[in-house]
Amino acid sequence: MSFRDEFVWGAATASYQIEGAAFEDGKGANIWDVFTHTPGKIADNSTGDVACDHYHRFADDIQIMARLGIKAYRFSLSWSRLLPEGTGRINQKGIDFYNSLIDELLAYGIEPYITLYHWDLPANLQKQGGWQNEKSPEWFEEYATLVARCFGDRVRYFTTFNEPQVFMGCGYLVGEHAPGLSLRDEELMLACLNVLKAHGRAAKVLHNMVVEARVGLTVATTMVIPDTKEDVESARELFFETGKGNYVFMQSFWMDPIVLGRFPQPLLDCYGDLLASVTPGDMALISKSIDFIGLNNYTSHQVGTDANGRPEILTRHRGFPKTAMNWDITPEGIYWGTKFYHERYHMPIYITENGMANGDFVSQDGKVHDPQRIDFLHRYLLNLKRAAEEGVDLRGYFQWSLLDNFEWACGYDKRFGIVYVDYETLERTIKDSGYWYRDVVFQNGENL
Ligand code: PNW
Repeated sequence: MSFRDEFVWGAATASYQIEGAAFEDGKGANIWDVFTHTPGKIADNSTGDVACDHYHRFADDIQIMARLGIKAYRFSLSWSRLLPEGTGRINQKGIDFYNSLIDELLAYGIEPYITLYHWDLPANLQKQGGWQNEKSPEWFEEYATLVARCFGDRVRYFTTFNEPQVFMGCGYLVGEHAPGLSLRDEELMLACLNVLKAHGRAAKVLHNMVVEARVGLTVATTMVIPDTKEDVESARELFFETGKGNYVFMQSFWMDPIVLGRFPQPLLDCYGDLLASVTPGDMALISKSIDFIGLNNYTSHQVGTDANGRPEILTRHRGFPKTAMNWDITPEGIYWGTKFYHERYHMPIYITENGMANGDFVSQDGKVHDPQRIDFLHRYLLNLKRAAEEGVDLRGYFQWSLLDNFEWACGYDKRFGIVYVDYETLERTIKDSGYWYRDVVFQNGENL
């Protein structure tokens, strides 16, 4: 066995990164509209006002997916397009847009995978404290209820949150992402707990309202590669480690309560009082709330063992292969990471993002040649195949990204797409890697 017959080959995007139409058809402002319009926040001073103009060009983009044989499309909903103030008033034009998108996908036999929250909180809710407000789980439940009611007749697959580590870590601690905060440790913990509570409530609503719903949550992973056979335990330990001041970017803080129904002991030891604000009732909703785990993976640590038997992150040699994000290219990480996830949580796993930024441009022949990306995807997929062959319950893989798009604080300089976007004309050009991926999809990875 390599990839199972029903393995889902997809591509992924997110609302703020591609849609544009930021102030059209009744959409309310969100925290990324506010952040990008604040001078100095985005490397190239760009905004998502137009982005890839997917809002108007979604039908063309779906045709491209159909040409590439893509079986599933992971996209996120813009909360403030549906509920301009975040709660209360509904914007019918927002519902109409996503209905058209979903219907068009289904017409081409492409399965929609909806992400409810890919970082674009309605600005009105941020004014009330965003995820720091203890009402935020209720806001998210209201939004999830609307999503289930409007789209649940045609969509079965949902993830509540994309990468809580990154939107809380970069948005509420480091401050490089919207809303640009740098909270104190206790405040950060409480806000993160609101996100977990919101997840629990939304998962319940989706399971109750959608027939055969499959609900997941996607985490950001920096995987771990044991340096030698003797370092496997060190790598595993580092991967799931957490403790005082070291939880927001970690794995077990988020996934242990959701799958195992309890917080990791080191956190109970130092944040017992704060964690007690998660009531047994909250925990009942958070615990066992998902049907699959989504993993986004780009890079990994190399892990050895120090003289005291503790894990240590090893420095890689000068000139180590890197992407245009300056992230190390580490294909074996996806093998070890999915394996460790499987062993700890025993859950179906989807890779919900994987890909690389590269300095792509249109060549004289009018094509976009990106052999680096083909090689990158090839190596990562071979390692994923190895994990599948060793029994990791892998259900699907979503390439990040379908289109070049707005890469958050980096703006448009970083191109992640298998489809090139000319931001002057908005014209799309399928890159060589797009055609290569089509062959992988058609052969279910047998050609890797
Ligand atoms: C993910 N890190 O973000 C997001 O889900 C996407 O929206 C984004 O475009 C993509 O990966 C590429 O960056 C990440 O610092 C942001 O390790 C930062 C990190 C990882 C993922």
